[in-house]
Amino acid sequence: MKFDKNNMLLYGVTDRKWTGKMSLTEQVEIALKNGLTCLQLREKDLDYRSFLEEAKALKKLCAAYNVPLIINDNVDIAVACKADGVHVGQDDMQTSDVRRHVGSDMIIGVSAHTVGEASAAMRNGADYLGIGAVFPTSTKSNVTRMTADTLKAITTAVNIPTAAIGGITEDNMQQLSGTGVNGIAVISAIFGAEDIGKATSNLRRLAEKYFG
Ligand code: 3NM
Repeated sequence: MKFDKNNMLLYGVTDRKWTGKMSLTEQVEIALKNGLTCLQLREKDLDYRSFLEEAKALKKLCAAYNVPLIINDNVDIAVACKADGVHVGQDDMQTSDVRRHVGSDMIIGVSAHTVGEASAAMRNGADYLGIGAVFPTSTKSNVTRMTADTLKAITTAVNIPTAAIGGITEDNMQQLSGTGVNGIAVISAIFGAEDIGKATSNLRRLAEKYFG
C-alpha cells in the first residue's frame, strides 16, 4: 500500500477501554468512513488467538477504505495478519531487528521522545515516527510531556513522516501548527467521543487546515 506523510494527517490508535455499546470493529468502521488516514491496532491484554482474529478482521476493513493497518508492538501478529505495518516503542524490539524480521516492504513506525531516539530510529529503518507526549494525557501512564522546542527539534532532524501524539483534541491541535509534524495520532479524541463520526470528520478537517 502506498504510504506517505498524508497518512499521518489523522492517525487513529485503538483502545478497547472505550468500547461500550459498540464493538471495536464498529467504532473503527465509523472512523474510517469519516476520514481516518491510518489505523493502529493497540492491544495490551488480548491473547494471541483473539488478537490475530481481530487483526485479520481489521486488515480487511482497512483495506476496503485504502487505509494502512499498523499493529502495535507485536511483529508476529503483524506478519500473520499481513498488516501494512508495525509500530514499536523504545522499550520494545529494536528498529533494526524489526526490519530484519518483517522485510523491506512493511511500514515500521517508532515512538520517539528525543532527537537522539528519532535520529536513531530513522537510521535503523523507521518509516515514520510518533512523537509525544505533546499534551498531558490520561490514556497512557508513564508518559512525559515534551516541550514545543523538542518537538520542533525532532521534526527538523528527521526526513520521515511524523505524527504528534498525547492528549490532542480539536481545541488544542492548533498549537501544533508550525512545529513541522505531518499530523496527529489520537486515541480518546476519536474512540472516547460521544459521536465518533462527527469527532473524526472534525479532527480531519482541522488536521488538513494545520498540517495539510
Ligand atoms: N503514546 P490520547 S501518548 C499511546 O507519548 C500513546 O508516546 C504516547 O492517547 C506517547 O490521544 C499515548 O487519548 C496516548 O491522549 C494517546
